[in-house]
Amino acid sequence: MAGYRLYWRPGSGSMVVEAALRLIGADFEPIRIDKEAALATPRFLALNPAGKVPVLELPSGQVIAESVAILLALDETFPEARLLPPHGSPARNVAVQWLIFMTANIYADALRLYYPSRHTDDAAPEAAEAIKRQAIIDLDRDFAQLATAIKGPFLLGARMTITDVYAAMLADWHAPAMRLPAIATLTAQVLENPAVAEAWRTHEFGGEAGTE
Ligand SMILES: N[C@@H](CCC(=O)N[C@@H](CS)C(=O)NCC(=O)O)C(=O)O
Repeated sequence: MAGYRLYWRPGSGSMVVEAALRLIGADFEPIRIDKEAALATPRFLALNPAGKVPVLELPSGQVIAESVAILLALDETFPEARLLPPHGSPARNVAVQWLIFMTANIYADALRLYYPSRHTDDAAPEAAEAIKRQAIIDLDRDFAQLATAIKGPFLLGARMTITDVYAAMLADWHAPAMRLPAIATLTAQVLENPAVAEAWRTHEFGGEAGTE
């Protein structure tokens, strides 16, 4: 294998990984998964037992899942691409803090919104509706917390990091987040970057898509 292999789906969290690979200028083979059922095949589950994208196969053959783990691994390999601030810098701690906040909270809130039936054993439609209502409340709260940390236009100020691309991706899944001026400005600025804009387009972001 020449380079990386990215398993991806339109509208999904693999967008930020494609953006990172493009920002780095890494050679990668995109492997598009259109049918959700393909995530549950033995072949895919051998790559990621969670049955989720993104999954990145490294040139070494190692396979990594979990969006933030993938981004940290790419940053370790290509520090000169400055996906994140340099090791040991206070700015890096902030960028990593908010990456983890987003994956643990905002991404998880979005998954409750998009897959509510996975979060209750009650088959009644009202149960799923209640999960969705709470997910929206949590999304609004968590985006508001993120917004307070944004120096502007990017999280850390003038320089974009992959944390900003992650934030823009999540905001595309929850339109009300764009009512927060700091989030709207950050997203607009992130999309000025041609590498990010390309990943955004390939992943069919900016429309109705949502996570699925
Ligand atoms: N914590 C994981 C979440 C990955 C995830 O939930 N991916 C979604 C797409 S955004 C997925 O593959 N869903 C398919 C499914 O759960 O069936 C990450 O950060 O990579």
